Amino acid sequence: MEKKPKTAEERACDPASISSICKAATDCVDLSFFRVERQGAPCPFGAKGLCCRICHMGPCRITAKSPRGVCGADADTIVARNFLREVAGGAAAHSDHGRHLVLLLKRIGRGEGGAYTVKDEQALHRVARSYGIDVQGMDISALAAQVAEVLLAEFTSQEEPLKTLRLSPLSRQGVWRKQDASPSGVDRMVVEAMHRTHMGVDHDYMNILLHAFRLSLADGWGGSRIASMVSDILFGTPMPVRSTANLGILGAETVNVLVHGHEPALSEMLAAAANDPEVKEYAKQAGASGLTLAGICCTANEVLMRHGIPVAGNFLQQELAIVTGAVEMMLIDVQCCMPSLPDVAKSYHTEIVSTSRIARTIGAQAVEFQTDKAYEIAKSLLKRAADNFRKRDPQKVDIPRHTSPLVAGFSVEAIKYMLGGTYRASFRPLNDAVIQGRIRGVVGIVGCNNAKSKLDSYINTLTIELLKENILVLKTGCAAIASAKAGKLTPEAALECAGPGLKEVCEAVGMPPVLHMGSCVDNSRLLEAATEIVAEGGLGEDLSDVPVVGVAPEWMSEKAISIGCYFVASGIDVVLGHPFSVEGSENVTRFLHHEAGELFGASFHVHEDPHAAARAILEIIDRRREKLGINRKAERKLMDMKDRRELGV
Ligand code: NFS
Ligand code: SF4
Repeated sequence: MEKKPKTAEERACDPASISSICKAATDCVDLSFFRVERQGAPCPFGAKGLCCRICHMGPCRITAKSPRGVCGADADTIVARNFLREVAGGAAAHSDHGRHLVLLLKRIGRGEGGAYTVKDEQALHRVARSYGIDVQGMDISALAAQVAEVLLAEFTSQEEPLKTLRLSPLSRQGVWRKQDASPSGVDRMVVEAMHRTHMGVDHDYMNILLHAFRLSLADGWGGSRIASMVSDILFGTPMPVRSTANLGILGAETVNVLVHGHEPALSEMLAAAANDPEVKEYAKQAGASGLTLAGICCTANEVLMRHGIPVAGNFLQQELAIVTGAVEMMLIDVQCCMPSLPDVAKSYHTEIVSTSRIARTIGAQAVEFQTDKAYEIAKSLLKRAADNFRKRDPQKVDIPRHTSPLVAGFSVEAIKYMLGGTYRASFRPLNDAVIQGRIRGVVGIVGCNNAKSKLDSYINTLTIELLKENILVLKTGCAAIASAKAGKLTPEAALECAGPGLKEVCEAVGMPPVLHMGSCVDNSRLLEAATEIVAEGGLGEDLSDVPVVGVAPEWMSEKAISIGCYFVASGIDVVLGHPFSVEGSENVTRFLHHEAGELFGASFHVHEDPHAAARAILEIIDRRREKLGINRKAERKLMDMKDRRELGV
């Protein structure tokens, strides 16, 4: 019997998405929401990691009747190899993004950066000092060039462990040395992963999985960390900024341009060009009242964090944005851009433009982005979008009128200033609040949407459960956008949803109970924040001591797997909303879920129900509090003036 198709309400929870899914059905536009149903139940071999396509004696599938592939590889080897290849894919994506930014910094250092400059000299100095570069008397270009050289060497380091690892707590570095998990450059780590998983090389599942953790560290404490640091140097360190989220930010009368993907270089130029009087005038000439620039996915997060540019939506809303009929142009670069976009756009007037040499999509116009002409290219793209405004068909336009206000921009520096003020910027007030039990712990909720589950539902349910329990929630990626749409990124949200202790702290500081820390490469900022907590004192010596947990509720990408691994290898437990494709091997599953804990002090946990996840997270947090000796059931008293002064307000 055919399964009944899901209703729009069963596919998404925010009203804007529900209304656009309905419109797509009326407009006969195919969406990921519909394709996932046509896919039917996933192949059980693939889902459990039991299909091996690594050599051409196969593909081999493991069953009770054929427990080994043609070469003799068993379930453990096959599942572990597949897993390592996924981590390699994720780490490569993050790190290549980081590399492109470092290469841009290098060009600026050489005077070939075109309109790009070092926007945040303090950030450049901060980074230079953290790598032991003597900044005395150096001019900015020379320093940019030198920092770029040091960072590029991090990617290619052959034998030396990454220098960036030194940004982690000392005791964590000791754990990595002891477990032989300190990575060298990510380039080598990824190549080695491909080599190890070639037919007939590494067959010991534990050895393979250990390399998965090692490689992921070259992402989290290498490629991704470098991407965040260099983005701050080039485009400015994020500071709290107000904005708006959801499809309703599209203007009925404006030329609407969406940036989608991950690399912030071109979108930064678009942000500047959108304010160019010449462009504004051009949009008016085309009959529009102005120009709206907004974002999807992590490019959205990058330009939101630094410019307050509104967010149109997260991963599963990329097609929905086009379905509004009101988007003149969508610019895509790398990662998470669906190949279906040009097909969706065919039903409307939207032009899809791909801007990265390494990421072409059939049906999208390729406009190569060159650094030295970036501003001119940005301007001409916006004008082209304005020309396209004339082709908008009012009959096909239906913009769901839903938006939510938000505050984003919480870099670690921003959190320090917010807590301690300019003169005493520090994490002390946060540590004290955790020690006193006002804040029970800190949870990072990160990652994607997944067409297999209801858009944003798990993320939002879990977030509310944790806020009630006085958990400060840090967010990145599409999970952060989910909270934005749900109105949880405002200081007022603390009054509605936070438990009494968290509410007091948020009110005293004036901060939202959910802090948006950026894009997915900015998960490295979560590690940085956890490291600050350790350094501030009173909450243990290592990341595996602090009451911090990571969660990837609706994850779908290989990047999320790499992130999960580097969190665990850093000593932070990770809860997944659905399992990795490893269940075909009991040994691999046990290693990731239990034995990793013996190596790193943290492991993976799977909870498909958000309420069960919340309970499990609180248990982990309370166990850590217990070990720290701070799990006294503090008598609840309201905060008096003395407490407020201690909080620095
Ligand atoms: Ni992260 Fe950001 Fe979103 Fe998932 Fe994709 S956009 S890098 S991978 S889907 S959170
Ligand atoms: Fe089959 Fe072994 Fe080849 Fe994999 S490597 S496809 S298990 S023969």
